[in-house]
Amino acid sequence: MLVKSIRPWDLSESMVTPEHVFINRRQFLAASAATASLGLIGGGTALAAGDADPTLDLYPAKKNEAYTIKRDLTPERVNANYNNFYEFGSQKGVAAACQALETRPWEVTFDGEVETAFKIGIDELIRKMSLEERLYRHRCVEAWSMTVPWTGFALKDLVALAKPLSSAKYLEMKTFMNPDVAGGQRATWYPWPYTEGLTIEEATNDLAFMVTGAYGKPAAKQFGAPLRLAVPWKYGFKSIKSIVKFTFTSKRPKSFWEDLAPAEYGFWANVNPEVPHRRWSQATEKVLGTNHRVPTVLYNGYGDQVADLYKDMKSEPLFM
Ligand SMILES: Nc1nc2c(c(=O)[nH]1)N[C@H]1C(S)=C(S)[C@@H](COP(=O)(O)O)O[C@H]1N2
Ligand SMILES: [Mo]
Repeated sequence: MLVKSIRPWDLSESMVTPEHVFINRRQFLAASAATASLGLIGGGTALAAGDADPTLDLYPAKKNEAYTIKRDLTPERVNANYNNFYEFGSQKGVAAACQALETRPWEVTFDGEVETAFKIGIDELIRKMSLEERLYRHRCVEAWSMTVPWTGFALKDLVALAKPLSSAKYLEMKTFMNPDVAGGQRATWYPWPYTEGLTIEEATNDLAFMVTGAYGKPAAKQFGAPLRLAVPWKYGFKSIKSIVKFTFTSKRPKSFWEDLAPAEYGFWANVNPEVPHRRWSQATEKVLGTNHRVPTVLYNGYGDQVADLYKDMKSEPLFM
């Protein structure tokens, strides 16, 4: 996002399509589905190339009709080849590099101001939750957007599982740290690991969603497997990928982009077409896939669900 020479809306021509990555993935998922359904793969075992995702049997999940959308879905091929995942590089074509991330075993830590801190394996965690599909808008601060069929569960259910104390006012989330696999993390000027935060009220709003899958199957690595956030009323950078830790805290967390460039990226980052970024307008967005430019809307169209969260915060910089 700090690249100054290229405007984000000029990048689409450079989208690369490493199609082979996805074709191979489909083939091996199909080939190994039988093994998975026999329960031969334990949640704590590393996946070898060719092993199926241990939660494959949960997909496709039932659609939650409360979260549909009037826009066309972004084709999977477009979405899967245009990503922000700075751990694997600052360009949009990081999909191939992301495949190096090993998403099993994957342990998630819950700590801070909770009744009892604990760790849990990702597959055990996912099986405690009830998966559903939701169609969400996704609006990057760089003025492009998509519409994505995410699969996952309500973040508020995860908060309930963690049993925060009343002193917890914020939920801080962190991405894995592994510079051997994620070459971008060798760039020492970034404040790794990627960190994000929400207020407890935001985290327990119905719209806040934990993503485990997309397009009817377990999430591709470039989407932030095995666990990523989707808070569609906020700019995309709030939706942290490949989470390993949830910390409940009384102190407002400082997020990755806020730490890097506080004059440009804030804690709240709610979508608002009338509040420009320091270096570009937020009035419109380029819809990936069609590349049509359409007006951006307040709270990315989710004002009915979330505007109340901010009604007593007029003095806060809510839209950056
Ligand atoms: N860990 C991590 N999470 C991240 C990012 C990142 O670089 N690292 N990029 C963010 C940004 S800027 C956006 S727009 C979305 C992109 O999600 P997508 O690639 O699924 O569209 O992920 C967000 N989550
Ligand atoms: Mo973004």
